[in-house]
Amino acid sequence: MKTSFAVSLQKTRFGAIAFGESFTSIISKLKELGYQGVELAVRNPRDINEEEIKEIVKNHQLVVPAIGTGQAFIEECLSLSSREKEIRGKTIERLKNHIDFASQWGSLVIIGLIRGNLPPEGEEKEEALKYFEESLLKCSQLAKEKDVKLVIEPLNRYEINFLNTIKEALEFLSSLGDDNIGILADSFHMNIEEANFYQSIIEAGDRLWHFHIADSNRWAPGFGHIDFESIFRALRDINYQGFVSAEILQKPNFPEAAKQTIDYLNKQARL
Ligand code: LER
Ligand code: MN
Repeated sequence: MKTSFAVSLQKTRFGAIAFGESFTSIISKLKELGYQGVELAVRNPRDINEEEIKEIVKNHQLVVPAIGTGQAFIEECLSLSSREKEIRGKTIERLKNHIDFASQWGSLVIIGLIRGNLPPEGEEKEEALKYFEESLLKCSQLAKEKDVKLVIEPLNRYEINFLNTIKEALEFLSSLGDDNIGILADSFHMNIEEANFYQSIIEAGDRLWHFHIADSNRWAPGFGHIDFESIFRALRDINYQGFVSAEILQKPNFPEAAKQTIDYLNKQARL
């Protein structure tokens, strides 16, 4: 199993992620604990020192499996389904920056919160969904030009009001007909939305390209009540080759949460 830990490159209101004054010390800790990858979340790659980040990651020989983009929605309300053309345009521009950033490592680019919320019903909802499809196809085209792939992350209904389950995301992707886009499953969201962990992962099959791990309370796996046995059995049964990336609250603090997670994942890998 390939392991990774989600780290933010900018201060953010999203709490289930590592962030600190020293990116180097976070990265050194992850390396020391035996992680193979670091997932990087960034509101706008243009606002950070990309060269410095690249150098630090390279010096620690870590893979960057995915780039998180949701902070652009949380902090700036950028959304691919916005009814305002200008906002959709800005969101695509922003994701272009994420795609460029991802291309140096061949990372996946995550389409989670950045898809925005749809109006609750009626014509307006249909229209916003069309906007989302159009914007996403544009992003996918930009991604293809850079050899980058996108992943849709089903999120629970309290965060985003569409594509909440893996099945909905799979159906959406099959109607879109773009094989440059896969699925990112997150155990925290699955715990709220999926009827059956095992079955949902089996249905995702080879379209599952990335996995976020957190327990039911967003703590490290093993510290809540999710049935991880069925999740890992399903990942083995689909011969999942991607990363299992921790996206957890830093409780009681980053080093301990990172250690608890890798210990848990190593134990699972031995089963
Ligand atoms: C992002 O990966 C995620 O899982 C969301 O809960 C962000 O709010
Ligand atoms: Mn997630």
